[in-house]
This record gives sequence, C-alpha cells and structure tokens, in this order.
Amino acid sequence: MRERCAIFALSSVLLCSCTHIECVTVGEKFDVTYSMEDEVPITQNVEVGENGGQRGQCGSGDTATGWTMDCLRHDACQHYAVANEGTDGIKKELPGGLGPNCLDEFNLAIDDYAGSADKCGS
Ligand SMILES: [Ca+2]
Repeated sequence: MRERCAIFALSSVLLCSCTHIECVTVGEKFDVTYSMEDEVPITQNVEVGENGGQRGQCGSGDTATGWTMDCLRHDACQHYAVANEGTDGIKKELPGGLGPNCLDEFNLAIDDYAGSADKCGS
C-alpha cells in the first residue's frame, strides 16, 4: 500500500490532500468488489493482466499508465457489465467503463490514472 499525502498549513487549520494508490503486479490474484447500477456488491477473484493482458492497468493503449488495485476493480466491473449486458436488468455500459454501472468504480480510480505511472510501472 502506498500513500502520498501533502500537508498544507493554512493559518491554524491543517488541510490534507491525499491520494491512495495501491500497486499490483501482473500475475497476482485479488478479490475485488464492484457493483452494477443496482449497487449490489459483486466480489470476483481476478488476475492482474488477464483478459487481453491489460486488466489492472490504468488507461489503455498509448495513454496506459500504472497497474493498480482501483484500476483492477474498474476493469473487472467493466468486463462484467459488458459480458452481462441485458441480463438481470444490467444496462449497456458506456465506452471506457464510464457508467451507468462502473462510473463509481472509475471515480475511485481517478487518482490512479494520473499518479500511478511513476510508481506502479507502465
Ligand atoms: Ca458500480
């Protein structure tokens, strides 16, 4: 687990702006939990790098950055949503896993997209 925390002193108030980026490595397996639009938790054991080799890597193609837990969760969510679209009321997921099912998982991974390249490989 890696954390970066920038602390700014402002008058007598301490403001803390934190990012949380947890690196993962291709071949490792993790239980990740995500949800479709109904917010019912789905837990799945996924291997970093499976399914086309990029599961867990933030971004894609030329914009791909590091490998992190939050991006692994988002990728697993997107894959599940696409694979199960139309069943159990699961709506069509937008390209890039940007909703309606996986936007919340994307939001958890936003800091990873920006900050993971220098610490979690690429
Ligand atoms: Ca979700």
